[in-house]
This record gives sequence, C-alpha cells and structure tokens, in this order.
Amino acid sequence: MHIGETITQFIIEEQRRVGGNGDFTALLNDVFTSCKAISGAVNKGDLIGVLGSAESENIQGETQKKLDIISNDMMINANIWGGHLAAMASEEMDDIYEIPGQYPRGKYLLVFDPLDGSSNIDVNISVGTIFSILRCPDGVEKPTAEDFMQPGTEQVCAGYALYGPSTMMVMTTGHGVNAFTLDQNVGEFILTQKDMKIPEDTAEFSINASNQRFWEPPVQRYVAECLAGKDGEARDKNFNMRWVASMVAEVHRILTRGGIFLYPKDNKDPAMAGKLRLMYEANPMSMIVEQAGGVSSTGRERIMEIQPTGLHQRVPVILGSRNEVERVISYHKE
Ligand code: P6P
Repeated sequence: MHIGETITQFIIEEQRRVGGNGDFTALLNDVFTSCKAISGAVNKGDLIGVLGSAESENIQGETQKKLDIISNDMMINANIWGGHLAAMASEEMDDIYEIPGQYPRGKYLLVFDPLDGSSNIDVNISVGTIFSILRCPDGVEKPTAEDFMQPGTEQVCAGYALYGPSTMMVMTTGHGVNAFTLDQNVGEFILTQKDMKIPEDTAEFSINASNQRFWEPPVQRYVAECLAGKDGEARDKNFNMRWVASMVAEVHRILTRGGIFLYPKDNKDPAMAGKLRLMYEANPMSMIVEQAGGVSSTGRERIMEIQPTGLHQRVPVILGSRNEVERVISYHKE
C-alpha cells in the first residue's frame, strides 16, 4: 500500500527540475521537522503543561505564551546545525539570531512567526507557523538585520503549517502552491492538494469588525457594501463573514474556497501602520496568495514590493480573491 507522495519526495523532485544541489531541499526538510515537533507540542497542550502565559513580552509588547517560546526554540534547534542558514529572525526575538561559530553557515536566511494566532492556543482554536526563506546577500559572512531588508519578491520559499483538525503544510517556491497533510502514523506530510488556486470571486470577507470606527474610508465603504449585500446599490449578492483571529486559518480557508482577508491600517493608534508584520506574516502569505492567483495589497501598493525598513515592521494587509481585493484597491484610488 502506497502512503502517497511525501513532501520529501515532492521537494526532491522539484530540486531535480530546477537543478539544485540539495542544500535548499535539506533546509526545507529541517523546517518541516520543526513544524512536526511544534504540532506535537500544540496537540498535547495541557497534557504537558505548555499552555498559558510565559509571563514575558516580545518586542511587539505582546505577552508571550509558553508555546510561543517553545515553538521558537524548536525552530531554532531544528535549523541551527544544518549548515544551510546564515542567520534567522523571528517575531519572538528582538534582533536576528546568528548561527553560532561551532556550526557551518549557509547561504539562506530564515524568517518566521513560530506560532501565529497564539492568543487562540489557550482556547484550542487553530494556530500556525509561518516561514519565509531569503538568500543571504553574496559575500556576506556575518549577516546583520540590514541583510534581511529584502522585498517579498526576493523570497525563494514561503509556507505555513496549520495546526488545526489536521496538521497541514502549505508552501510555494514560486512554482504554484501545494498542500500536504501530516499522517501522524507515518510522521510524514503527504501531498493532498496540488496547485491550489484561489477563486477570483467570493462572498465571504474576514475582518475584525470591532475596529470598524477606526477604519479608513475605502475600507468603511467596502465593508458597508458587503453588509448591505443585495439590498444595497453596489453589490448583487449577499456576503458571509468569518474572523478566526488566526491569520494562518483565514489564509488557508481563502486558499481552499476563496475569500478576502483585511487587517487594514486603522487610526486606533495612528502611529501604527497596521497590525500584521511584513517580514514573517504579510510577505510569506502574499507570496502564497499570489502564487495561487490571488492579490495581496496594503490597499495602496503590492505588499511584495515594499522595501522593508525593520525586522518587525507592520503593514496593512488586504489579500485574497482577485476581484474583491482589486475592488478595495480601486476604492483607495478614488
Ligand atoms: P485581532 C494573531 O495575533 C494575528 O497576528 C493574526 O494571526 C490574526 O489575523 C490577527 O493577529 C488577529 O488580530 O486584533 O483580531 O486579535
């Protein structure tokens, strides 16, 4: 009995197609291993005492969950020794993490949010890991944060693990988006959805409606029209709304059945450019969404073309079904 195409087979066959030397493939395998380890910790939850607050804060000023720190450590421990990375960066670490001297360094940079949506972890709602891989600039032996300041178009790989009813790995290396489901018995991610495409139209929008009074006019207009549905002047259909407060779960739903996700700039804190972080949330998710035929924008510019200025920089995010995102962009232009 064939267990199905494993993610290892998939990336090795992709390596053959693009003529890689195996370094990139080995790096991806280390990332997949860390996500399987995180899945195990997330699944056990209270059984092993990993829920609840770590009584510490990250650079974002957000209280860290124990699993935020455990997941971050797992990502570091699985990727520190392989010799494929020059450095790492994470939502949970203020500055970059250099590969210690006793290990060889490689030519890639790994950026990640080890446990996105962790405010949900204590109430057993889906969370995920988001990762992005960049090339370390040529000739740079000891990268600094400056070497990470590359636009999303420079990503060589983007992906997420979704710790939901099943654990899934969804990734792209620029040749389409593929999804793999973890077979807990075998311990391998098995290819379950090939070349995923986001429907161009949708009747489902995702936004945290409690921020409504702070939104900018184009977003106010778009959401009001969705709420009015067929009874309004602008739309010929009614809409449904979803908000899981876990970006990985929202993006996966949109990849699977379409939708539009908005975490726009709001004037709750005018100094903040948005809530979501460019390097390890918006950029990797934008690469995945674009590779699946969707659109990802701040409302004013393509997210993947933003020139980063900081590891933890925030941006407004409007992504998903092409025709809906383009409508919101048009409202920003008016
Ligand atoms: P709010 C999780 O903390 C996160 O970064 C995303 O995963 C999610 O989409 C968003 O924030 C939820 O934000 O303000 O609704 O709690």
